[in-house]
Amino acid sequence: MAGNITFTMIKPDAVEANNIGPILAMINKAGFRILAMKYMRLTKAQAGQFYEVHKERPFYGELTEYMSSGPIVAAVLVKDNAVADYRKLIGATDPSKADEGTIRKLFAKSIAANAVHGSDSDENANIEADFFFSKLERF
Ligand code: IDP
Ligand code: MG
Repeated sequence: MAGNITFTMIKPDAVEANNIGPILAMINKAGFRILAMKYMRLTKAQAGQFYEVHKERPFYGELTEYMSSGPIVAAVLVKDNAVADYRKLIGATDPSKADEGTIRKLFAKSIAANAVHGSDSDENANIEADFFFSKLERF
């Protein structure tokens, strides 16, 4: 398996807006291979566990409420330099600051409902991928 992994979620706002297809197309066009993928809904407790690092941030309650408000697509992506290249493809956390042509610029509704998640380091990419997927679910 060539390349590094990153972990992404297509968040409830983008699923609700029927943007799963366009976002996956951008991911594939940018050269990422899909190693694992599932369509599911997180409980508030599971969202809280996933975003545990943000527990002390003022937006933690809003974030976990939002991330459990509807279904998401979770996926592990493979590419050389996956973490940094995917952060570049998705754009800044706040869509009003995201570069033109990025996923968040095109599809995000707000700083909270910002269309997609992307891992911020190789270490967290592995932790996040392991949170969602077993070895049997990776191809
Ligand atoms: P990132 O997703 O670009 O890595 P983080 O700072 O890790 O951004 O924040 C995690 C998620 O928390 C964001 O993607 C967004 O959904 C939400 N978030 C970040 N900052 C705010 C905020 O100021 N208000 C509401 N939600 C926020
Ligand atoms: Mg982050």
